[in-house]
Amino acid sequence: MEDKRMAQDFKGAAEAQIRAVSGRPTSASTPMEFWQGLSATVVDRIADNWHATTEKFKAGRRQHYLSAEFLMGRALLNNLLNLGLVEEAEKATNAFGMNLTDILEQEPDAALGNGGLGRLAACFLDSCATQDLPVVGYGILYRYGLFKQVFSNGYQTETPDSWMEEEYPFIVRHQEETRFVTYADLKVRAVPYDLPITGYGTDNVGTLRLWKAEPIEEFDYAAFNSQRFTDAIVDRERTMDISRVLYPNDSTYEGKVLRVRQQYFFCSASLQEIVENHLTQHGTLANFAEYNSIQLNDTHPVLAIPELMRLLMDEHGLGWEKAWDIVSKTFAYTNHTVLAEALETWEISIFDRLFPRVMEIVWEIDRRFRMEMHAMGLDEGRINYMAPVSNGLVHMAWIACYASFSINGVAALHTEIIKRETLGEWHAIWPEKFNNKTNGVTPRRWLNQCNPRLSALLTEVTGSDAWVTDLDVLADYADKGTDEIYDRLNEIKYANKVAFAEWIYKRQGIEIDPEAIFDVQIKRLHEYKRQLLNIMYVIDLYFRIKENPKLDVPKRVFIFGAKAAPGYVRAKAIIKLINEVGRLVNNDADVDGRLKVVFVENYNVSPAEKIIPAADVSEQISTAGKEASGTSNMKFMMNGALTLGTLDGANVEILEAVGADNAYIFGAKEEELPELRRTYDPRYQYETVPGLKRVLDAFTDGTLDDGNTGMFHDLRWSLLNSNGWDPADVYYLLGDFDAYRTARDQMAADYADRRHWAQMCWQNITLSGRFSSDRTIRDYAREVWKIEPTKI
Ligand code: OAK
Repeated sequence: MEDKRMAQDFKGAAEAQIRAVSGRPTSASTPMEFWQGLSATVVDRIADNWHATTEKFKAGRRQHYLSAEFLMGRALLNNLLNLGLVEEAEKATNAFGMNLTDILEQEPDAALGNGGLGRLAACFLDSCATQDLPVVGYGILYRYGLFKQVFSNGYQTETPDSWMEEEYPFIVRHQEETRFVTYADLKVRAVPYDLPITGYGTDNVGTLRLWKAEPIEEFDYAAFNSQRFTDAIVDRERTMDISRVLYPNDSTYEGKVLRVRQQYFFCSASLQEIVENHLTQHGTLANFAEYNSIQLNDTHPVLAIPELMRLLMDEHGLGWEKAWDIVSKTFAYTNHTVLAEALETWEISIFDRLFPRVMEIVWEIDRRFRMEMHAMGLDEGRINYMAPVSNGLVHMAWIACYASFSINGVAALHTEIIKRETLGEWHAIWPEKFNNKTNGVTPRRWLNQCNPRLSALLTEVTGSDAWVTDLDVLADYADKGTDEIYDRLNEIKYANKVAFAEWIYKRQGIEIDPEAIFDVQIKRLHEYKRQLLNIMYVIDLYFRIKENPKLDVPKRVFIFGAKAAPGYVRAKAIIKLINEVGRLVNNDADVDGRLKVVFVENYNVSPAEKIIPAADVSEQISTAGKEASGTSNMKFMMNGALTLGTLDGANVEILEAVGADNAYIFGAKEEELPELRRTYDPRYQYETVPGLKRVLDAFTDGTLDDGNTGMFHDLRWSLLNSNGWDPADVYYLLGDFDAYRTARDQMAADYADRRHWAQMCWQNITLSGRFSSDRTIRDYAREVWKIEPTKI
């Protein structure tokens, strides 16, 4: 890397940028202006390489990652680390009497995603850049990212996340590459904004291209002049609406017209560009699939399939057969959930209203599909179930399965489940399309950046920082742990816990003891993830202490971070419940500080970077078969926290990697659940499992206060009673409660042997290589995308 040029007069360049931003000398500039100036300096430093990378990628085969979500988090420190500029930035800011850490805290998170799916896309871009792979990400430039969560009296409330309002230097508008997206009732401009994606130790700079919707004309003057002032405004706003806000639903589907407009918007703009780039480069579309592949991040971008058909046929004159041949060699589809409520289906009438030509193409796909299946001898019922259009609905996942050459799940167990159940009909016909790509996370952000203390130890032990780009090297040290290393690990964890304690005290005024076990569950709030089971354990432990205040219990801090979809009433009730348990437990004299419940408000990428390095226990307790993969489980593992989990998603593979001695696994297995469910009676559990009754009764007997909303009553009811369609306790909390309690108690007891605990942590850290997104991306590149590293 040309470190010299990167670093040359960094201070002078930064000063110029800061002054340009603030219009004042650096001595009078604010920390925010320092952040902006430093960020602009980084963009200045990479501009030439960025352009060169873009140009270089044009010649060869390329991969396009289409995703409605990219949960990027902060950019400045990540870029400084990748470019080897941290020291320069520190020197420069110190010279101006500022502290780099404080400046970094100014940066808002780019939260253009809900959770796992969006964060995975961000880790993938990091790994693609670091491995010099010719990949571009395409998405939407949401003006408002995922809502900000504010607790008021323990209830979640939502406020808008206007993350770009203060100027965001890491994004560059490319007006000259504007496209037009046409709906039946509206034509809009799609203006691309590019984010640079730097890699670690490479000159290559990749791109995330986000589209923003803008009115065709700044203003409809005709309407304005003819006194239809409000009409002119309304049309303008209708256009701006398209990229205004990220829908806050995670793994649930809402059939909102604006949402499908968003999906078509970024699919159409991206495809126009991809097709045109190909034509410019190769002069023919005949070899399109040889040079391009497109990964569909779940079904949100599936409209790209009929849209590419439309472009090839209507704009470029290909016949159906030729176009379909190209399409069916271009797309690959990743499924991210088995939850039925997430399967996207759109009413035909919506497609008819927004893009009748696309609907016409969908009908033709449907007609041909049905013919093909008839010819294969499938019965009418099955054909109708699998058809792209049935019962007045367009089935996005079915279109994806039919048109894609590759269909993958995101962990071994998940892939087996989609082959057997979710997409079983498709697997029966095209088994060769199916493959597994177990998720991964980037060790740059999730180890090197967020945990500098542990990173220094790893570099010291292994003799170099090669692990940052090749995490597998750590495996050679799995059996080379020594007492010295274990003691160092414990010191590092302690220091990280002190830092977290200071951070959370400053942020929320809660005092916690770094000597306690930090037990963490951070992820979206969802019933299947079972945050409710977690807090039920805390209530049970509280009652055990109340019963016997002298009980010898290890000191614990129970840490939660979770946002609930604004319309997900029961998830919001669980948030309120956890906050109420906190109020009860944190202030109880009998508890005497031995238990603390901390709910980190507004959980996001940058809080995760503070929480994960400080964690001792990683809660991965979803009902077996429901969590497609999970990715926080991998981040915790890398940072030396031990998994307390069910055999679900990637937990299965984590267990395989570290062995049963180095993880705590409990609960019903996915293959056992159908049989268990046949005779399952949650009321019997309630009556017979010691302690369970008083836990559930505490929801409603006045111990915990839901402000007379009845929401705690509903939670208790959902565990004990069927509601007519769902059985009682759908997610098997009461069934797994006792096993969970036993495993968690055992874990807390084992923590006392600090050396042995550290030894288990060391196994987790050193054997986490297969959960690096570098491994995942290598597998996609080799087996699905067929692309090669391409260096500038
Ligand atoms: C979001 C919207 C629709 C469908 C799925 C999701 C989603 O975020 N799924 C999550 O994807 C992650 C990345 O693959 C997995 O680790 C999570 O288990 C899964 O819930």
